[in-house]
Amino acid sequence: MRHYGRIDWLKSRVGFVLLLVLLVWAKTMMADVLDFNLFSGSSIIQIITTLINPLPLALLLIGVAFYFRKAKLFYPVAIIMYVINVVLLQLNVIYYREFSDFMSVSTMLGYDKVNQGLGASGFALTNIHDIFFWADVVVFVVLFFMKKFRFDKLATTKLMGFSFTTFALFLFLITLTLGEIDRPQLITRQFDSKYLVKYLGLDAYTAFDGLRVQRVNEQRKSAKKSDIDKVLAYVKKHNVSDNAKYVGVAKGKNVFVIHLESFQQFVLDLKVNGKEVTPTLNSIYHSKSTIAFSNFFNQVGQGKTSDAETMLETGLFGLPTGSLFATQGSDQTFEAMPAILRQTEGYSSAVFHGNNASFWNRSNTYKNMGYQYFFDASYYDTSGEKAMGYGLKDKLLFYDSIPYLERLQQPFYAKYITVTNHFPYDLDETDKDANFKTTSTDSDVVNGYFETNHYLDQSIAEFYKYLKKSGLYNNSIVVLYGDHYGISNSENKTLASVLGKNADNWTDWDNAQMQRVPFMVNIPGYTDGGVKDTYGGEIDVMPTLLRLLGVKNPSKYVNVGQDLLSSKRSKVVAFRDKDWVSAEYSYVNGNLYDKNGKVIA
Ligand code: GP9
Ligand code: MN
Repeated sequence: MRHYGRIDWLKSRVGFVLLLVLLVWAKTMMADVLDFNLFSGSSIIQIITTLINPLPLALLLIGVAFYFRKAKLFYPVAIIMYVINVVLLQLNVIYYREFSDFMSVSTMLGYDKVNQGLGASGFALTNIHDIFFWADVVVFVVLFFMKKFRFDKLATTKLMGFSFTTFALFLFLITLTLGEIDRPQLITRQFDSKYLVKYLGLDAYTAFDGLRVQRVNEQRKSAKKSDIDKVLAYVKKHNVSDNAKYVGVAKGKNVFVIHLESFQQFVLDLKVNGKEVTPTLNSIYHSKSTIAFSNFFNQVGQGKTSDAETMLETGLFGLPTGSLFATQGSDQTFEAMPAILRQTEGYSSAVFHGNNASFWNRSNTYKNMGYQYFFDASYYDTSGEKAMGYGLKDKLLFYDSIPYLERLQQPFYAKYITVTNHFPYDLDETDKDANFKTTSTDSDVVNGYFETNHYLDQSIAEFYKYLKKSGLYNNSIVVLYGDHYGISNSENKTLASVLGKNADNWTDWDNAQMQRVPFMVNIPGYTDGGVKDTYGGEIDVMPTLLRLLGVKNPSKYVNVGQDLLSSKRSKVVAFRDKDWVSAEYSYVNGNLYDKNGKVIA
């Protein structure tokens, strides 16, 4: 008779598998705390999922051993599965120490160059606590060779394997559901490897990434060299002639691109309780040294911020679903602004952003766009009240980045991605301006939005003050743009009253009009600016900037936008869902509207 006494229990097959699963869990926790720092800044749900997510995949993989009845197969399979888990963990720990991100399958398989460098520096990146990843494996091996390893000859029933698999899938489903509740579209948007690991665990992240790599490879395999001909013909046909008046007006200047998170055009010039929400942005917008646009639309899809960045940096749209950064950013080389400006005009380049480098797969994508430096959250003090939601608060980002900025070689192309004006627009009391009283609508989102708008505006004011004081202002241009809506269509009716409109007459057409975001190029010293009513969108920024910066032969770059300053450009702005807007007509959600928003077909 077998009995499951305290010692014998561990010597049974079930006990052995559970021991291995427990070891995987303990080692993962060690890495989560000491290396990946996964618990800091986590929500309660993230803490719960991080605590349980090593279990489902470990149970699933190591539990496979139960499908092998012979002890000679059962034990090696269990141990191999266990070692695979530990190797995956160790590789990621080493990779993370260098890159602040989890390892992509393409890196593991050697598709990209990263792993070559890593091989050499791998040893240098080991740490004393790594011993604990391997100590038990050594004990197993020693016991085995000393013939002290006790095999349980008694095979478990078939049901055991099945129970482990089912339980593992059940646990996985729990983490998946919690993840989707906490972060909707976690899987489809795949916006952050760190989030995927927090919710689903390292194994699941690797599996999803493996599927992604396979899809990319299949697409690559089926691509023919001649496919590009059609693209080149399209690009050539849509290229519009330059407007000589503007070519080279910003030549040789440093470029600041300031990404105004979730900032919409309707806020410009808006007064709330008698006060301008964004006085600084308003004055830049109306300055004679600014070329600004009043009918400029965001054209993002699911990739949100990363789609806006894709368009601005490459003049190409994002993907129909998901984010180009997340799905293609690791394995493609982009013909992007930082690379082009370095090759043609000798610019250096950097991104300043207060969130983790892994968000939107930025650390990989930026490298492949030719960015030289990426100053992410790890470069700043983000402790305590200094950060919220998506990272370091904007005022601190602008301030704390100065030492890095001042070491950049000029001319530079420097991008600042702000985050404080991000949904849900909660501002700490200490960051609120006592002189600004926001709206009192039923929606906390709408009320909060104007407060974070105002904070964002103040951060720009402070940065401008610095630029002027340091002298950088005189040899720089500042490009400011809003990436996408901040107030979603479902909240727009609440907004109607603030805008002096009637909520009852609000239509899809009004929602489309709300997709306007600011786009302005402030060129200190230039006096021929003004607000243009040209219709255009984010896709048009790259060809516009290339010409303003006087890059030679700008039409040779493959992009699908058109210079906003050319009189020959198309007057239609396309969204990602076949809807479009223009000065005369708009097509939204199956209806054709005239310029006043009346349905005409
Ligand atoms: C965070 C950020 C936000 O790093 O840029 O992205 P979003 O949620 O707006 O796409
Ligand atoms: Mn955004």
